[in-house]
Amino acid sequence: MAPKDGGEASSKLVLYSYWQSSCSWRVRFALNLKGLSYEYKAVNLAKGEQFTPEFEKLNPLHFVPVLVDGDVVVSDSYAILMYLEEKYPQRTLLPADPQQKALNLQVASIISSSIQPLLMLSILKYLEEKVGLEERLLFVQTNIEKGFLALEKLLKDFVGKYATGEEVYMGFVICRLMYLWHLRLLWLQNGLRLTCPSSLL
Ligand SMILES: N[C@@H](CCC(=O)N[C@@H](CS)C(=O)NCC(=O)O)C(=O)O
Repeated sequence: MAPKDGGEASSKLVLYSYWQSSCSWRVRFALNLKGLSYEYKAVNLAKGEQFTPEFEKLNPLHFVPVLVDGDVVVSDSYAILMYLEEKYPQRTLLPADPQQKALNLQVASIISSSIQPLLMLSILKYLEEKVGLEERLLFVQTNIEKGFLALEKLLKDFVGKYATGEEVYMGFVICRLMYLWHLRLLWLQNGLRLTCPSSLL
């Protein structure tokens, strides 16, 4: 067990991740911010490695990221960030002020549950098969922009040097990574336009 005031992990941390996974980027960002070293295990989603029996034992939902910390296995980036925050409190991911903390959690939750799921490989593939590439892009883009614009309204009274204030906390990290991922997707897929809240830039 690491001491409450922080420090290096006592057991070796292992992160199952994929280089294109925005959810995994969140965890890598948090691990780096907290100065925790970890072993990176690549799960190639494009090759279906998330469906191997070994990986299924770690996460029956077949999603990355998964963090292994000794005997503890945690999947889902949101849960992993909360676990890291509790166990390795150095360089906190959440502000102490209750309103600021709630804001960061709200932003993280909106992105995790209302924006990012639209970009899951399985969803994108399904939509492409059912309605075609063009409709899929339109649907995804429209809904993601709706999410970003709602976030801009939410953040307008809090924005500082970063989207959620003057410090880098969980909400800002997740927002920024989501935006970068989305931008990349649109660039890869025909260079579609993207409107993005200025507070996320
Ligand atoms: N809520 C989960 C979502 C995890 C997730 O969607 N992971 C994606 C990569 S970002 C994935 O593994 N996709 C595989 C698939 O859709 O088959 C989290 O935040 O970790």
